[in-house]
Amino acid sequence: MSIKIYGDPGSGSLRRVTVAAAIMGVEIERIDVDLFKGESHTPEFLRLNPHGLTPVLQDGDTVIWEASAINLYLAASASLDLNLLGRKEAERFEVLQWMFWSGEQWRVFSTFLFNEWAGKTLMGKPPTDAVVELAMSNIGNGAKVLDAHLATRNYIVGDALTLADIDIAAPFSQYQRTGAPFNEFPNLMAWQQRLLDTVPAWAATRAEVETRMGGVLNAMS
Ligand SMILES: N[C@@H](CCC(=O)N[C@@H](CS)C(=O)NCC(=O)O)C(=O)O
Repeated sequence: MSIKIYGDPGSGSLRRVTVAAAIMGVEIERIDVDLFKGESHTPEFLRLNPHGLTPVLQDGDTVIWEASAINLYLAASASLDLNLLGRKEAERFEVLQWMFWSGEQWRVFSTFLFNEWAGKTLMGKPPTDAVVELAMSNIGNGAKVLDAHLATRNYIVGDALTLADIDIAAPFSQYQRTGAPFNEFPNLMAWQQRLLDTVPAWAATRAEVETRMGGVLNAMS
């Protein structure tokens, strides 16, 4: 039975899963959920994830939501040990540290910015300045720490790509739309470019996000 992954190809959260699956060689069956049509809020989908959020993994009776948890599940089922969890025991905890940080202190603020952008662009709703300010200030604080961290290293943990890079890089999927101030942080920008240049699946999934978002925006104009 194949592992099903539900999500919208325009989603940076789905991208974290599709890139990890591609790198680990885990076969997945993609099931499109059109977020712009509210398909993650149907009664059927809410039975999978009552939060109405994607991606969701379904593997037989197992249902997992939260992209980071899905990636840990995929890593456990990957036949090859590709070290996406870190190479040494200590690194494994560092990878988890950055993944948890990314969820609580980093990506969430990019989601705020994306929602403000989407509200304005897709529904003509003016952005809420206080939300944008809060998000920009927290992203700036996080980016400053990441930029210093990346001054002397090529990856977030150790000397190779891990799930920490994938989790932290996700906001780059939409930053040119949301206005997140990553351009001000040269080491962060260089790291993101390094991922695009050296991880073919990262570049391929960026192209997928761009095609999908371009289609949504074209359909509206
Ligand atoms: N923390 C969640 C975030 C999931 C999330 O925000 N998903 C967005 C797409 S990127 C979504 O499904 N939004 C649908 C909605 O808000 O209705 C994860 O890492 O999986």
